[in-house]
This record gives sequence, structure tokens and C-alpha cells, in this order.
Amino acid sequence: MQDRSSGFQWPAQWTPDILATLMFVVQGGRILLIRKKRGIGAGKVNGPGGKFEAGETALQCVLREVREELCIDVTDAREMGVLNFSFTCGTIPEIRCHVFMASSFKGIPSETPEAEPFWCPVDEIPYELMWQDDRFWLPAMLDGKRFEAFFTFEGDRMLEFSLETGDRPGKEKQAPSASPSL
Ligand code: 6OG
Repeated sequence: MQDRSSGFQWPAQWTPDILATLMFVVQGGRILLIRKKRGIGAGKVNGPGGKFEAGETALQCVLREVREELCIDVTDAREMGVLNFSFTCGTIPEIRCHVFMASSFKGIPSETPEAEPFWCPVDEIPYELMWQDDRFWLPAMLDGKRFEAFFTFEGDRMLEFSLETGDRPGKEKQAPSASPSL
């Protein structure tokens, strides 16, 4: 296990206001990203995803969100990590976000009112158009590592972070979509 942080301690009593998900489909050296058209982070590049609906698991949420935003059904989702976000502004809720990867899906990624999809080479990810946290954990996830990370933001600006990454899941006997094990 590896730790990386800006030296800050996440408050032990923190609880999220909302639970959310993100999905990154990677196929043939390319990653499926979206230009997000509405919701938290509208205008940014991200993976598809969104907030849990009542009674949903993280997996059910991410499959529904990807279907709603891109009109595709992912068939091999696996949970890779958890991101925790705290915002100083008070206008954006505290978020815990479950992050998934996949490599197979049915359908054709299509633009919807929520998202404009595009494929991008994995070594040309436009981090400058994304939330600032992504450059810290996304490369580790693309390298097959499990992770949990904590970030504080003031508006769009990342203030502090801590990041733990675990072993490559191939070394663990993990079922697809099992909770990440660090
Ligand atoms: P909707 O408003 O779409 O749910 N999200 C973030 N994603 C990244 N990579 N970094 C952040 O840094 C994020 N804050 C929120 C999680 C919100 C969506 O936005 C993502 C959800 O997919 C602060 O329903």
C-alpha cells in the first residue's frame, strides 16, 4: 500500500451528504470521457456517473447513469476506488464517489442532454479540462491500482488531499464489482 498526501488529516467525523459514482470505460488504449452538460461540474471533462437514487447500490447507480448519459450498457463494471470530496463553499454537498472501470459495453456511446461522449488516448487525457483531483488518482487507477482518496475544494480549486493506493487487483481474488480492497 502506498500513501500520498499534501500532509493533511481528513476529519474522522466526516459524513457525506450524497453518494455518487463515476465510470471509466477503457478499450484498446482509449478511454471514454464526457463533456458534462449539466449537474455538479457542468462544463468539465469527466467520466459518466452521478448521484445514487433511493435504494440503489453503487453498481446499480453507475450502470443506470451510464445508460442515461451515453445510451450504453456496460457489461463488466468493476469498482476500483472511492473518492471523498469536501467543499468549503457550502453550496456543493459533501460527496462520496464510487469509481468504476470497465472494458466492454453494448450500444453506441451517444450524446444526450447530460453528456457529450468522446474517446481519448489514455496518454492524452485532458487533465486541464477536468476536476483537479483527477490527475492524482486516475493514473493509478489506469495502472490497475485500488485507491481511496480525500480532497478538499474551494469552488473549483483543490486545497488539500490524501491518497492511498493498493495492489493491482489481478493479484487479489476479487469478484467483478466487489468493494475495493486496499
Ligand atoms: P451529478 O450532479 O452529475 O453528480 N464529481 C466529481 N468528479 C471528479 N472527478 N472530481 C470531483 O472533484 C467531483 N465532484 C463531483 C461525481 C455529480 C457527479 O460529479 C462527480 C458524480 O459523477 C470535486 O448527478
